[in-house]
Amino acid sequence: MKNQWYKKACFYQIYPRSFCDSNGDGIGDIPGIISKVDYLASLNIDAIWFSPLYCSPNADYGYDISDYKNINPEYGTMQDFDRMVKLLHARNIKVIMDLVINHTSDKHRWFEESRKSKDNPYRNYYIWRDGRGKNGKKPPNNWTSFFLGTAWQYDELTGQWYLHLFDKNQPDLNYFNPRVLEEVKDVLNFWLKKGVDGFRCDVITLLSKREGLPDGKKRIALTGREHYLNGPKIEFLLRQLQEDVLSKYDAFTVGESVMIDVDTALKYTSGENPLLDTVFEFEHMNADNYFGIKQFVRKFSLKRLKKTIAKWQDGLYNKAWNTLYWENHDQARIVGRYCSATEYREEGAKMMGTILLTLSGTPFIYQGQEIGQTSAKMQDIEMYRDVESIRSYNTMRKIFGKKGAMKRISYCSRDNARTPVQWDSGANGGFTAGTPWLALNPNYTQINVAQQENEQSSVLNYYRKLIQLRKEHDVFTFGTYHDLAPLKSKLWMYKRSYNGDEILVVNNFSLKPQKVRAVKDAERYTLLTSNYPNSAQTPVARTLRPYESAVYILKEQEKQIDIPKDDALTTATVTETEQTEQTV
Ligand code: TEU
Ligand code: CA
Repeated sequence: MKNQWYKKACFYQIYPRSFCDSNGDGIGDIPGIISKVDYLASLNIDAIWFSPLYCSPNADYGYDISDYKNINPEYGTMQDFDRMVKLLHARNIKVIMDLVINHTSDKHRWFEESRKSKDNPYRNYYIWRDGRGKNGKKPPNNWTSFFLGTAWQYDELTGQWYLHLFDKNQPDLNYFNPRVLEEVKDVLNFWLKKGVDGFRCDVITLLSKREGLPDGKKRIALTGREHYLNGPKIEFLLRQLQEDVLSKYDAFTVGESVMIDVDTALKYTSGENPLLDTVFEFEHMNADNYFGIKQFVRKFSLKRLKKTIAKWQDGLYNKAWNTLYWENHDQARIVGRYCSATEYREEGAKMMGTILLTLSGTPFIYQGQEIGQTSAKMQDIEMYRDVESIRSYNTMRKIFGKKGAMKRISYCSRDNARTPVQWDSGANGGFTAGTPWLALNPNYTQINVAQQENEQSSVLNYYRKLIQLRKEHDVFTFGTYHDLAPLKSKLWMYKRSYNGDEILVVNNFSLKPQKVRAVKDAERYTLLTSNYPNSAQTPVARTLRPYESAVYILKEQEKQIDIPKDDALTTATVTETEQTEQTV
């Protein structure tokens, strides 16, 4: 039986470029991370997912890999990496690498060979096709890229096109060619032999494309996706990786799965030997956009969010395992999206932390989220570094004009998550002694680790407290989920139950006070924690303050340890024991 340490674990994600710079070149690096190991350990986290540390020309900052088996010299050396792993393991913190195997960089040796000629031994490591139309000057099919525009790039040298579901500098690997999977197994073995504990698998459900690469149904975004989303051979490919490599190391895997639904997630993650331990779905991060397209910004809807969370909590319960996240390197900061970044900012940040850590699944905290960092919302496109942001700005400018495009990009850009971690109120927020590769959010003077470290009521210390409570009470992690007020548009109240233990979580998602009725048997519960001083000690009828978020727990004397109803023997045994005790 696979070790399931990840179920009780709390993960942290580091985007190395923006975490901490040790040598003043304005770029975060591994020695910088090493200098923060005590801080990381102080969060009481159990594992760290590192966004790519490998060699990359940075077209997509590491998600375009040019050498899978070497550390990007901007981040340090392999010795630095080995030292970091040793230090983290010594603190019982596991190391999870980012596995980007749907595509490589166009500067990867394999692609440089592949493009040389049609009969090069590496030609079929990638997906090359003749163009259509006069002289083959039109793309081989109508598929469009995640970064907008055609998903094909014409290459003069051999007069063919190659597929790239992301940027043109990220050619898709060809999994019709069995040699590609063998190369990937070799990469996995390399890092597992070095002691890493698992992988976050980048866009893992896109690997298998349909034979013939047929045209897709014309869509507003991602035309052609029906021919590669959860494609024909994906389960076969993942099974091979599991059987030939991952299972031999008991390695943890979380699959980033764009546009996945509950039924498909169960296909990948349920049963005795799942293809993946868990997945990242995107649905709950679309409560402030149309059609799941982040640039089509709309007003946040709590009801949409609650509906999605309930679907995933119930859908995977006792069948598979959820991940829980609000932020990562692709998502703008949650404070300023699902709660205000200007009013009651700290209460909102603590409320979002409470929800993240009181749901069923494995929580992932993204660097800076634990101090309530907010989106920088830069207003000058020249300040942006993210290929997705720059390309979507240029597309949207044609539709909404400069102002309209900038309004949308500044709200949803991935660069909002990638501004450096704000360590203190000194120069560049203590991130670098040089010029940061991406400007800090100017509010680092008010929001930073140093200022919150010793402030008992800070967001940082609230996250620490929530992580500790989650470790102490299994009901947080393993309990059932029941929404107590699904129709309320400003109130999120839910109950979790497990082995006779119960918690109630009450959140006012409004900037205005909200009256709330008493919970049934309110006296049976007592306040465990709240983001306000003097919250009601029991969940009686009361008025919740703006973004007030409280966790109540069943009082000790009220806990009934569930005796399995259908196990007469156990009941009998318990009764016997009780009788024996009574007679003794
Ligand atoms: O992201 C895949 C992905 O779907 C997101 O980039 C998506 O396009 C959007 O940003 C989320 O709403 C993964 C990596 O996380 C991302 O950083 C890479 O750019 C991408 O794959 C290509 O490797
Ligand atoms: Ca550096």
